[in-house]
Amino acid sequence: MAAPAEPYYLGWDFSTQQLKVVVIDEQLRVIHEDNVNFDKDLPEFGTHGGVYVHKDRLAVTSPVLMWVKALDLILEKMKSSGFNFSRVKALSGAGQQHGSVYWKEGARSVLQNLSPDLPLHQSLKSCFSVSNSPVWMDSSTTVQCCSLEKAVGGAQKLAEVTGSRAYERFTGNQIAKIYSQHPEVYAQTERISLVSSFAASLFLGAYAPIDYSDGSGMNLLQIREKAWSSVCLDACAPGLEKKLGHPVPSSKILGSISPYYVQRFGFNPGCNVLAFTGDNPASLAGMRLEEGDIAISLGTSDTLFLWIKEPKPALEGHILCSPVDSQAYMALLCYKNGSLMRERIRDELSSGSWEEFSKALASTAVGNDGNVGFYFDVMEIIPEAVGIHRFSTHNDRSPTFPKEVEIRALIEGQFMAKRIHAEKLGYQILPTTRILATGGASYNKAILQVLSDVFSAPVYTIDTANSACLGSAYRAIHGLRAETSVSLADVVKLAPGPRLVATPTVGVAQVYQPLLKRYMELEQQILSRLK
Ligand code: 5FX
Repeated sequence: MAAPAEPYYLGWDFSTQQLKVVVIDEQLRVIHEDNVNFDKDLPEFGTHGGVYVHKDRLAVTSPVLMWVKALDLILEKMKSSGFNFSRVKALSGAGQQHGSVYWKEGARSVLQNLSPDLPLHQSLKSCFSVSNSPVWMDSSTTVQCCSLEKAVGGAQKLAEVTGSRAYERFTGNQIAKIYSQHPEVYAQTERISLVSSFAASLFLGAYAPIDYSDGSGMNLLQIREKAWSSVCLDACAPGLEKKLGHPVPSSKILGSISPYYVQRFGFNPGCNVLAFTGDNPASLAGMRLEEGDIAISLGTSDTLFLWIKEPKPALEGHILCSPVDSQAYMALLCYKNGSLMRERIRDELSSGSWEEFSKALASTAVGNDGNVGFYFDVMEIIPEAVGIHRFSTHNDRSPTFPKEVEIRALIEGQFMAKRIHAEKLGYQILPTTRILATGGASYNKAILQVLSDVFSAPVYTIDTANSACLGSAYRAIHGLRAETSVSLADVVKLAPGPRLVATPTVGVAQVYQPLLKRYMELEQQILSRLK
C-alpha cells in the first residue's frame, strides 16, 4: 500500500494590496505560492493600492466583497493549477491590522449554509451592514480617540490597559465612529470582525473569534488579563461585547474547515482552521523571533518588532500580546524618517553613492567623538519632533557637521533613538539577543555594523518577502502541537536560518552607555523647545 501523502499547511495573508497564500510541507519547504492583486485582478472594484481614499483624505476604506471575491479567485486558480487540497492538514492566516468587517443580522446562517455551487461572493453579497470596511490607513476618528482617552482616565491609562494610547486607525475608535454617525447600521450589525477573524470566518463557515494578538490593536482589549475592557467597550458603543464575541489565544484551533470547501475544492473534512492574526504578529512568527530578539525593517519607514517579557506601555509605540507565546508580548515601533532621510543625506553628501556613504561611516570613530544629531525631515512619530538638530560634545548646538561626522551622526542617532524607545517599552537586551534586519538598508554592511554596535548585539539579515504568509503557515503547524507547550521556534527549526552580518566591536558598550543617556536628554531638550 502506498504511504499516505505528506501533509500540507496553508498560510494566508489578507494584506492591503493583495491576497497571498503560501503552501508548505512538513519539511517547511514552500510547495506553492499564489496571489491576487486587488487593483489588477479585480478592477471592477476600482481601488488604488487596494483602498479608496475618501474626499476628506482622512477616511480610507476597502470594499469587503473585494476581499471575498479575491478568495474565490485564488482558490479557483489553485484548483485549475491542479493543487491537491485534500493534503492540507491545517491552515491559518493574517490580515492587515485594525481593519473591521460588519456582518449584517442574518449573516451567521448564510455563512453556515454556503452552497458549494456558488462562489462565496455571490452567497455573501448581502451579508455586510457596512460595504466599505475602514482599514488601517484611516485617520478620521480623532474625536472618538479623544473621548475614549477621556472615558478611561487619560492617554497613559488607556495605554496601560490596552497597550496603546488611542490611535485613529485602532478598531474601537472606528466602531465608535460608525455607531455615532450611523446608529441604525450599528444596530443591524450582528457581529464585528477584524480583517483577520473575518478571513478565518470565511474558512470556518461560522464567526471566528478575534485572537489576543490582533485584538490588541483595537484599544479595547486588556492585554494583561486578555479580556475586553468594559470601560473601553462602553465608551465606544453599546452592546459591543456581544458583537465582538470572546477573544481567544492566537494558537487556538477554531474547528474544521466548512463543508463548502470540501465539496467545492476537495479539502479534507478534517482540515483544521487555526485562529488568524494580524499581519505584524504573523510576520514576527514568520521571522521566528525568540525571547530578547528584535526585528528591524529598514524601509521607507523603519519598523521594529520587539519580543518583550515585562511590557511597560507608554504614550509611544504599541504593545500587543505575543502571537506565539502566551506569556510574552510584542512591541511595535514605527519611525517615519527612515530610508528617505538616509537617502537625502546620501544624495547631498555622497553624490548618491552608498559606497561613498559607507566609506565615510566606516572612517569615523564609534561614538562620533561625542557629536550627536537628530534628523527629522518630516514630523517624526517617536518623538513628535521635526527638523535637523546637531549637538557637539558639550551639548552646544552646531549649525553643521563635517560630511563624515554628519553621516555617522545620522545613522548612530537613528539607532540610538530605537534602542532608547525600545527600552522605555520594557525591552531588555539579553545575552542571546539577535537583531534581524530586513528592508533596503539591510544590504548595507556599514549601516548594520553601527546597528550592532549601538545595541551591543549581533545583526543577522533575513528574507521576509512572505513573512506574514509563512508565519501563518508556521502558526498552523505550531497550533496543532500547542498543548505540548513546544515553542514555535522549535517546531520550525528546519526553516532556513538568518545570516550573521555584523557583531559588536569590542568595547563599544562603554562608549554608547553615556552617549545613550545624553541622546535621551537632548531629545527632551528638543521636545521642550518645540512646544
Ligand atoms: C500596524 O499598526 C499597522 O497599522 C500596519 O502595519 C498594518 O498592519 C498594515 F497592514
